[in-house]
Amino acid sequence: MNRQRPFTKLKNIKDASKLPKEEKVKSNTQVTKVLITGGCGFIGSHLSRALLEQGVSVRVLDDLSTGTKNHLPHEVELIEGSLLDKDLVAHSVEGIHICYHLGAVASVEKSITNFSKTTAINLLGTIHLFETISKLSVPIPIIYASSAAVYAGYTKLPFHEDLSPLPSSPYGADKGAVELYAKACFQTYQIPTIGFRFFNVYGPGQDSNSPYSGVISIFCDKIRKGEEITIFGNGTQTRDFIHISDVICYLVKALEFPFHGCQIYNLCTGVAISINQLVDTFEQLLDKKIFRKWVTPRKGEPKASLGDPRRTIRDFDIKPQCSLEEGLKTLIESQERNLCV
Ligand code: NAD
Ligand code: UD2
Repeated sequence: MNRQRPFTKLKNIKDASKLPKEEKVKSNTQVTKVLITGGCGFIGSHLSRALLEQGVSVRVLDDLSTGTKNHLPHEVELIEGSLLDKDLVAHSVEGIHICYHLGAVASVEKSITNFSKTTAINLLGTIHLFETISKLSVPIPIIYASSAAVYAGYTKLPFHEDLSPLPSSPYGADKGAVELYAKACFQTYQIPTIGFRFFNVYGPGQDSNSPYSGVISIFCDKIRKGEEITIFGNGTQTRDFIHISDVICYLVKALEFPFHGCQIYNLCTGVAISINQLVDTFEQLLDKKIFRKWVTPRKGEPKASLGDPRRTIRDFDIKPQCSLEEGLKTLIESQERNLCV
Protein backbone atom coordinates (compact mmCIF):
# COMPACT_ATOMS: atom_id res chain seq x y z
CA MET A 1 0.00 0.00 0.00
CA ASN A 2 1.21 3.52 -0.82
CA ARG A 3 1.53 5.29 2.51
CA GLN A 4 3.30 8.44 1.36
CA ARG A 5 2.43 11.64 3.20
CA PRO A 6 0.66 14.17 0.98
CA PHE A 7 3.56 16.56 0.88
CA THR A 8 6.14 14.17 -0.52
CA LYS A 9 5.56 15.58 -3.99
CA LEU A 10 6.05 19.15 -2.82
CA LYS A 11 9.75 18.48 -2.57
CA ASN A 12 9.94 19.41 -6.25
CA ILE A 13 8.74 22.94 -5.65
CA LYS A 14 10.29 25.59 -3.44
CA ASP A 15 9.72 25.11 0.29
CA ALA A 16 6.98 27.48 1.50
CA SER A 17 9.05 28.55 4.51
CA LYS A 18 11.67 29.98 2.13
CA LEU A 19 9.23 32.39 0.49
CA PRO A 20 9.25 36.08 1.52
CA LYS A 21 7.65 36.63 4.92
CA GLU A 22 6.16 40.12 4.63
CA GLU A 23 2.61 38.83 4.15
CA LYS A 24 2.76 36.46 7.16
CA VAL A 25 -0.46 36.39 9.14
CA LYS A 26 -0.57 38.41 12.34
CA SER A 27 -3.31 37.73 14.83
CA ASN A 28 -5.38 40.87 15.37
CA THR A 29 -9.08 40.14 15.49
CA GLN A 30 -11.47 39.74 18.39
CA VAL A 31 -14.31 37.94 16.69
CA THR A 32 -17.31 36.92 18.71
CA LYS A 33 -20.10 36.44 16.19
CA VAL A 34 -19.95 35.16 12.62
CA LEU A 35 -22.47 34.60 9.88
CA ILE A 36 -22.07 31.52 7.70
CA THR A 37 -24.14 31.52 4.54
CA GLY A 38 -24.68 27.95 3.38
CA GLY A 39 -23.88 26.84 6.94
CA CYS A 40 -26.15 23.77 6.70
CA GLY A 41 -24.07 22.33 3.86
CA PHE A 42 -21.10 19.98 3.92
CA ILE A 43 -18.34 22.53 4.55
CA GLY A 44 -20.55 24.98 6.46
CA SER A 45 -21.71 22.50 9.07
CA HIS A 46 -18.15 21.34 9.79
CA LEU A 47 -17.15 25.01 10.06
CA SER A 48 -20.04 25.78 12.44
CA ARG A 49 -18.91 23.05 14.82
CA ALA A 50 -15.28 24.13 14.66
CA LEU A 51 -16.10 27.79 15.35
CA LEU A 52 -18.36 26.93 18.29
CA GLU A 53 -15.44 24.98 19.74
CA GLN A 54 -13.39 28.20 19.48
CA GLY A 55 -16.03 30.02 21.54
CA VAL A 56 -17.39 31.97 18.57
CA SER A 57 -21.18 32.45 18.20
CA VAL A 58 -22.51 31.27 14.89
CA ARG A 59 -25.49 32.39 12.85
CA VAL A 60 -26.37 30.57 9.62
CA LEU A 61 -28.35 31.73 6.61
CA ASP A 62 -29.40 28.76 4.49
CA ASP A 63 -32.34 27.90 2.25
CA LEU A 64 -31.85 24.16 2.90
CA SER A 65 -31.82 23.43 -0.84
CA THR A 66 -28.94 20.98 -0.45
CA GLY A 67 -28.06 21.51 3.21
CA THR A 68 -29.89 20.05 6.18
CA LYS A 69 -30.68 21.22 9.70
CA ASN A 70 -29.64 17.80 11.04
CA HIS A 71 -26.00 18.67 10.44
CA LEU A 72 -26.17 21.79 12.56
CA PRO A 73 -25.33 21.93 16.30
CA HIS A 74 -28.30 23.24 18.30
CA GLU A 75 -26.30 26.25 19.59
CA VAL A 76 -26.29 27.72 16.08
CA GLU A 77 -28.87 30.37 15.25
CA LEU A 78 -30.45 29.37 11.94
CA ILE A 79 -32.11 31.87 9.63
CA GLU A 80 -33.92 29.82 7.05
CA GLY A 81 -34.17 31.51 3.66
CA SER A 82 -32.38 32.55 0.52
CA LEU A 83 -29.52 34.84 -0.38
CA LEU A 84 -31.92 36.12 -3.00
CA ASP A 85 -34.09 37.67 -0.26
CA LYS A 86 -32.39 41.04 0.30
CA ASP A 87 -34.25 41.86 3.52
CA LEU A 88 -33.31 38.52 5.01
CA VAL A 89 -29.68 39.02 4.03
CA ALA A 90 -29.75 42.44 5.73
CA HIS A 91 -31.26 40.89 8.86
CA SER A 92 -28.65 38.10 8.80
CA VAL A 93 -25.64 40.44 8.98
CA GLU A 94 -26.92 42.45 11.97
CA GLY A 95 -24.42 42.29 14.86
CA ILE A 96 -21.97 40.13 12.88
CA HIS A 97 -18.18 40.63 12.98
CA ILE A 98 -17.13 38.43 10.04
CA CYS A 99 -19.07 36.66 7.31
CA TYR A 100 -18.18 33.30 5.77
CA HIS A 101 -19.96 33.08 2.45
CA LEU A 102 -20.36 29.45 1.40
CA GLY A 103 -23.99 29.45 0.23
CA ALA A 104 -24.14 28.42 -3.42
CA VAL A 105 -25.30 25.80 -5.87
CA ALA A 106 -22.03 23.90 -5.57
CA SER A 107 -22.06 21.98 -8.83
CA VAL A 108 -20.49 22.48 -12.24
CA GLU A 109 -23.03 20.09 -13.75
CA LYS A 110 -26.06 21.88 -12.29
CA SER A 111 -24.71 25.20 -13.54
CA ILE A 112 -24.69 23.76 -17.06
CA THR A 113 -28.16 22.19 -16.97
CA ASN A 114 -29.74 25.02 -14.96
CA PHE A 115 -27.73 28.02 -16.08
CA SER A 116 -29.66 31.15 -15.12
CA LYS A 117 -31.10 29.73 -11.87
CA THR A 118 -27.65 28.71 -10.67
CA THR A 119 -26.06 32.01 -11.67
CA ALA A 120 -28.84 33.92 -9.92
CA ILE A 121 -27.80 32.30 -6.64
CA ASN A 122 -24.05 32.03 -7.09
CA LEU A 123 -23.51 35.52 -8.46
CA LEU A 124 -26.55 37.67 -7.67
CA GLY A 125 -26.93 36.12 -4.21
CA THR A 126 -23.31 37.08 -3.50
CA ILE A 127 -23.85 40.59 -4.78
CA HIS A 128 -26.80 40.98 -2.39
CA LEU A 129 -24.44 40.09 0.42
CA PHE A 130 -21.73 42.50 -0.76
CA GLU A 131 -24.28 45.28 -1.19
CA THR A 132 -25.73 44.73 2.28
CA ILE A 133 -22.28 44.77 3.84
CA SER A 134 -21.31 47.89 1.87
CA LYS A 135 -24.11 49.74 3.68
CA LEU A 136 -22.81 48.98 7.18
CA SER A 137 -21.08 51.87 8.96
CA VAL A 138 -17.92 49.74 9.08
CA PRO A 139 -17.94 47.00 6.41
CA ILE A 140 -17.21 43.60 7.93
CA PRO A 141 -14.71 41.20 6.30
CA ILE A 142 -16.02 38.43 4.07
CA ILE A 143 -14.31 35.06 3.67
CA TYR A 144 -15.86 33.50 0.59
CA ALA A 145 -15.73 30.24 -1.34
CA SER A 146 -14.29 30.45 -4.81
CA SER A 147 -13.29 27.27 -6.65
CA ALA A 148 -10.61 25.48 -8.65
CA ALA A 149 -13.19 25.69 -11.45
CA VAL A 150 -11.81 29.20 -12.17
CA TYR A 151 -8.65 27.49 -13.54
CA ALA A 152 -10.49 25.22 -16.00
CA GLY A 153 -9.01 26.91 -19.09
CA TYR A 154 -5.39 26.46 -17.98
CA THR A 155 -3.29 23.37 -18.68
CA LYS A 156 0.10 24.24 -17.14
CA LEU A 157 0.24 22.74 -13.63
CA PRO A 158 0.17 23.54 -10.79
CA PHE A 159 -2.29 26.42 -10.74
CA HIS A 160 -1.24 29.41 -8.65
CA GLU A 161 -3.25 32.33 -7.38
CA ASP A 162 -1.78 34.92 -9.74
CA LEU A 163 -3.65 33.28 -12.62
CA SER A 164 -6.81 35.21 -13.46
CA PRO A 165 -10.00 33.20 -13.74
CA LEU A 166 -10.33 31.35 -17.04
CA PRO A 167 -13.43 29.25 -16.48
CA SER A 168 -15.13 26.81 -18.82
CA SER A 169 -18.48 26.45 -17.03
CA PRO A 170 -21.11 28.87 -15.76
CA TYR A 171 -20.21 27.74 -12.22
CA GLY A 172 -16.55 28.67 -12.78
CA ALA A 173 -17.59 31.93 -14.40
CA ASP A 174 -19.76 32.81 -11.39
CA LYS A 175 -16.92 32.10 -8.98
CA GLY A 176 -14.53 34.14 -11.15
CA ALA A 177 -17.02 36.99 -11.30
CA VAL A 178 -17.40 36.91 -7.52
CA GLU A 179 -13.62 37.39 -7.26
CA LEU A 180 -13.85 40.40 -9.59
CA TYR A 181 -16.72 41.91 -7.61
CA ALA A 182 -14.77 41.34 -4.41
CA LYS A 183 -11.96 43.46 -5.89
CA ALA A 184 -14.41 46.15 -6.96
CA CYS A 185 -16.10 46.14 -3.56
CA PHE A 186 -12.79 46.64 -1.81
CA GLN A 187 -11.95 49.59 -4.09
CA THR A 188 -15.41 51.13 -3.82
CA TYR A 189 -16.66 50.26 -0.35
CA GLN A 190 -13.47 49.06 1.44
CA ILE A 191 -14.96 45.62 2.13
CA PRO A 192 -11.99 43.38 2.98
CA THR A 193 -12.21 39.86 1.60
CA ILE A 194 -10.41 36.55 1.38
CA GLY A 195 -11.46 34.32 -1.49
CA PHE A 196 -10.47 30.68 -1.07
CA ARG A 197 -10.19 28.73 -4.29
CA PHE A 198 -11.30 25.36 -2.89
CA PHE A 199 -10.07 22.39 -4.87
CA ASN A 200 -11.92 19.06 -4.49
CA VAL A 201 -13.02 18.89 -0.85
CA TYR A 202 -14.13 15.55 0.60
CA GLY A 203 -14.87 13.93 3.95
CA PRO A 204 -17.60 12.74 6.30
CA GLY A 205 -20.94 14.51 5.96
CA GLN A 206 -20.70 15.13 2.21
CA ASP A 207 -23.94 14.27 0.43
CA SER A 208 -23.61 11.15 -1.71
CA ASN A 209 -27.17 10.85 -2.94
CA SER A 210 -27.17 13.23 -5.85
CA PRO A 211 -25.58 12.67 -9.27
CA TYR A 212 -24.01 16.09 -8.63
CA SER A 213 -22.25 14.98 -5.45
CA GLY A 214 -18.45 14.90 -5.24
CA VAL A 215 -16.83 11.80 -6.73
CA ILE A 216 -15.39 10.49 -3.45
CA SER A 217 -18.73 10.54 -1.63
CA ILE A 218 -20.47 8.85 -4.60
CA PHE A 219 -17.81 6.14 -4.86
CA CYS A 220 -17.72 5.51 -1.11
CA ASP A 221 -21.48 5.05 -0.99
CA LYS A 222 -21.63 2.75 -4.02
CA ILE A 223 -18.71 0.66 -2.82
CA ARG A 224 -20.39 0.17 0.56
CA LYS A 225 -23.54 -1.02 -1.18
CA GLY A 226 -21.50 -3.36 -3.41
CA GLU A 227 -22.60 -1.45 -6.51
CA GLU A 228 -20.59 -0.80 -9.65
CA ILE A 229 -18.99 2.63 -9.87
CA THR A 230 -19.03 4.79 -13.00
CA ILE A 231 -15.87 6.45 -14.25
CA PHE A 232 -16.30 9.29 -16.71
CA GLY A 233 -13.61 8.90 -19.40
CA ASN A 234 -10.64 6.57 -18.92
CA GLY A 235 -10.02 7.57 -15.30
CA THR A 236 -6.64 9.20 -15.95
CA GLN A 237 -8.02 12.66 -15.20
CA THR A 238 -6.51 14.06 -12.01
CA ARG A 239 -7.80 16.17 -9.15
CA ASP A 240 -6.30 17.77 -6.04
CA PHE A 241 -8.40 16.25 -3.24
CA ILE A 242 -8.27 18.03 0.11
CA HIS A 243 -9.80 16.60 3.28
CA ILE A 244 -12.43 18.64 5.11
CA SER A 245 -10.33 18.69 8.32
CA ASP A 246 -7.56 20.58 6.52
CA VAL A 247 -10.03 22.98 4.92
CA ILE A 248 -11.55 23.75 8.32
CA CYS A 249 -8.12 24.47 9.84
CA TYR A 250 -7.56 27.17 7.20
CA LEU A 251 -11.05 28.62 7.50
CA VAL A 252 -10.77 28.91 11.28
CA LYS A 253 -7.28 30.42 11.07
CA ALA A 254 -8.66 32.98 8.61
CA LEU A 255 -10.49 34.60 11.56
CA GLU A 256 -7.11 35.91 12.72
CA PHE A 257 -6.19 37.29 9.34
CA PRO A 258 -5.12 40.94 9.13
CA PHE A 259 -7.78 41.75 6.54
CA HIS A 260 -6.36 44.53 4.40
CA GLY A 261 -7.52 44.01 0.85
CA CYS A 262 -9.00 41.39 -1.40
CA GLN A 263 -6.76 38.36 -1.24
CA ILE A 264 -7.10 35.06 -3.07
CA TYR A 265 -5.75 31.76 -1.74
CA ASN A 266 -5.76 28.20 -3.04
CA LEU A 267 -7.06 25.53 -0.65
CA CYS A 268 -5.35 22.44 -1.99
CA THR A 269 -2.69 19.85 -1.16
CA GLY A 270 -0.42 20.08 -4.20
CA VAL A 271 -0.88 16.35 -4.85
CA ALA A 272 -2.55 15.10 -8.04
CA ILE A 273 -4.63 11.92 -7.78
CA SER A 274 -6.19 10.24 -10.80
CA ILE A 275 -9.67 8.77 -10.60
CA ASN A 276 -8.19 5.31 -11.27
CA GLN A 277 -5.71 5.82 -8.40
CA LEU A 278 -8.59 6.86 -6.18
CA VAL A 279 -10.45 3.61 -6.87
CA ASP A 280 -7.25 1.59 -6.40
CA THR A 281 -6.78 3.23 -2.99
CA PHE A 282 -10.34 2.30 -1.97
CA GLU A 283 -9.62 -1.28 -3.11
CA GLN A 284 -6.44 -1.46 -1.03
CA LEU A 285 -8.06 0.02 2.07
CA LEU A 286 -11.12 -2.22 1.91
CA ASP A 287 -9.27 -5.21 0.54
CA LYS A 288 -12.06 -5.94 -1.92
CA LYS A 289 -12.61 -5.86 -5.67
CA ILE A 290 -14.47 -2.79 -6.90
CA PHE A 291 -16.47 -3.11 -10.12
CA ARG A 292 -15.79 -0.26 -12.51
CA LYS A 293 -17.71 0.91 -15.55
CA TRP A 294 -16.17 3.45 -17.94
CA VAL A 295 -18.49 5.82 -19.80
CA THR A 296 -17.97 8.86 -22.05
CA PRO A 297 -16.15 11.76 -20.35
CA ARG A 298 -18.13 14.68 -18.98
CA LYS A 299 -18.27 17.47 -21.53
CA GLY A 300 -15.74 20.25 -21.12
CA GLU A 301 -14.32 19.14 -17.78
CA PRO A 302 -10.61 19.68 -17.10
CA LYS A 303 -8.28 16.74 -17.68
CA ALA A 304 -6.08 17.81 -14.78
CA SER A 305 -6.48 20.01 -11.74
CA LEU A 306 -3.65 20.62 -9.28
CA GLY A 307 -3.16 23.59 -7.00
CA ASP A 308 -0.03 25.30 -5.78
CA PRO A 309 -0.47 25.46 -1.99
CA ARG A 310 2.70 27.42 -1.16
CA ARG A 311 1.24 30.88 -0.70
CA THR A 312 -1.50 29.58 1.59
CA ILE A 313 0.96 27.52 3.63
CA ARG A 314 3.26 30.52 3.97
CA ASP A 315 0.62 33.07 4.98
CA PHE A 316 -1.47 30.84 7.22
CA ASP A 317 1.45 28.84 8.57
CA ILE A 318 -0.47 25.56 8.25
CA LYS A 319 0.23 22.58 5.99
CA PRO A 320 -2.52 20.16 4.99
CA GLN A 321 -2.02 17.06 7.15
CA CYS A 322 -4.41 14.43 5.88
CA SER A 323 -3.22 11.98 3.21
CA LEU A 324 -5.73 10.44 0.81
CA GLU A 325 -5.49 7.08 2.63
CA GLU A 326 -6.16 8.67 6.02
CA GLY A 327 -8.95 10.79 4.57
CA LEU A 328 -10.71 7.86 2.92
CA LYS A 329 -10.45 5.94 6.19
CA THR A 330 -12.34 8.73 8.00
CA LEU A 331 -15.11 8.39 5.43
CA ILE A 332 -15.32 4.63 5.59
CA GLU A 333 -15.34 4.73 9.40
CA SER A 334 -18.03 7.39 9.51
CA GLN A 335 -20.21 5.30 7.18
CA GLU A 336 -19.74 2.27 9.42
CA ARG A 337 -20.62 4.34 12.51
CA ASN A 338 -23.77 5.69 10.83
CA LEU A 339 -24.87 2.17 9.94
CA CYS A 340 -24.45 1.08 13.56
CA VAL A 341 -26.65 3.84 15.11
P1 NAD B 1 -23.21 22.21 -0.10
O1 NAD B 1 -24.16 22.09 -1.24
O2 NAD B 1 -23.11 21.10 0.85
O3 NAD B 1 -23.48 23.55 0.70
C1 NAD B 1 -24.02 24.70 0.11
C2 NAD B 1 -25.06 25.26 1.05
O4 NAD B 1 -25.62 26.44 0.48
C3 NAD B 1 -26.23 24.30 1.29
O5 NAD B 1 -26.49 24.17 2.67
C4 NAD B 1 -27.40 24.95 0.57
O6 NAD B 1 -28.65 24.63 1.15
C5 NAD B 1 -27.02 26.43 0.68
N1 NAD B 1 -27.65 27.26 -0.33
C6 NAD B 1 -27.80 27.01 -1.65
N2 NAD B 1 -28.46 28.02 -2.25
C7 NAD B 1 -28.73 28.93 -1.28
C8 NAD B 1 -29.41 30.17 -1.27
N3 NAD B 1 -29.99 30.68 -2.39
N4 NAD B 1 -29.52 30.84 -0.12
C9 NAD B 1 -28.98 30.33 1.03
N5 NAD B 1 -28.34 29.15 1.08
C10 NAD B 1 -28.21 28.46 -0.06
O7 NAD B 1 -21.77 22.51 -0.75
P2 NAD B 1 -20.35 22.57 -0.07
O8 NAD B 1 -19.54 21.48 -0.66
O9 NAD B 1 -20.47 22.69 1.39
O10 NAD B 1 -19.79 23.93 -0.69
C11 NAD B 1 -19.71 25.14 0.07
C12 NAD B 1 -19.10 26.22 -0.82
O11 NAD B 1 -17.81 25.82 -1.26
C13 NAD B 1 -19.89 26.51 -2.09
O12 NAD B 1 -19.82 27.90 -2.35
C14 NAD B 1 -19.14 25.74 -3.16
O13 NAD B 1 -19.31 26.32 -4.45
C15 NAD B 1 -17.72 25.89 -2.67
N6 NAD B 1 -16.83 24.83 -3.14
C16 NAD B 1 -16.99 23.54 -2.72
C17 NAD B 1 -16.11 22.57 -3.18
C18 NAD B 1 -16.22 21.14 -2.75
O14 NAD B 1 -15.41 20.32 -3.22
N7 NAD B 1 -17.15 20.77 -1.87
C19 NAD B 1 -15.09 22.89 -4.05
C20 NAD B 1 -14.98 24.21 -4.50
C21 NAD B 1 -15.84 25.18 -4.02
C1 UD2 C 1 -15.51 20.91 -9.58
C2 UD2 C 1 -14.38 21.81 -9.10
C3 UD2 C 1 -14.34 21.80 -7.58
C4 UD2 C 1 -15.71 22.15 -6.98
C5 UD2 C 1 -16.77 21.21 -7.54
C6 UD2 C 1 -18.16 21.62 -7.11
C7 UD2 C 1 -12.68 21.61 -10.84
C8 UD2 C 1 -11.38 21.01 -11.19
N1 UD2 C 1 -13.11 21.30 -9.59
O1 UD2 C 1 -15.21 19.61 -9.18
O2 UD2 C 1 -13.37 22.75 -7.14
O3 UD2 C 1 -16.02 23.49 -7.24
O4 UD2 C 1 -16.74 21.27 -8.98
O5 UD2 C 1 -19.04 20.68 -7.66
O6 UD2 C 1 -13.32 22.31 -11.59
N2 UD2 C 1 -16.33 11.40 -11.67
C9 UD2 C 1 -16.44 10.07 -12.08
N3 UD2 C 1 -17.52 9.36 -11.64
C10 UD2 C 1 -18.50 9.90 -10.87
C11 UD2 C 1 -18.39 11.27 -10.47
C12 UD2 C 1 -17.28 11.99 -10.91
O7 UD2 C 1 -15.58 9.55 -12.80
O8 UD2 C 1 -19.47 9.19 -10.51
C13 UD2 C 1 -15.13 12.16 -12.10
C14 UD2 C 1 -15.49 13.43 -12.86
O9 UD2 C 1 -15.66 13.16 -14.22
C15 UD2 C 1 -14.25 14.28 -12.55
C16 UD2 C 1 -13.82 13.83 -11.15
O10 UD2 C 1 -14.45 12.58 -10.93
O11 UD2 C 1 -13.23 14.04 -13.46
C17 UD2 C 1 -14.23 14.79 -10.06
O12 UD2 C 1 -15.61 15.09 -10.23
P1 UD2 C 1 -16.47 15.91 -9.15
O13 UD2 C 1 -17.85 16.04 -9.69
O14 UD2 C 1 -16.29 15.28 -7.82
O15 UD2 C 1 -15.75 17.29 -9.05
P2 UD2 C 1 -15.20 18.35 -10.15
O16 UD2 C 1 -13.77 18.06 -10.43
O17 UD2 C 1 -16.15 18.50 -11.27
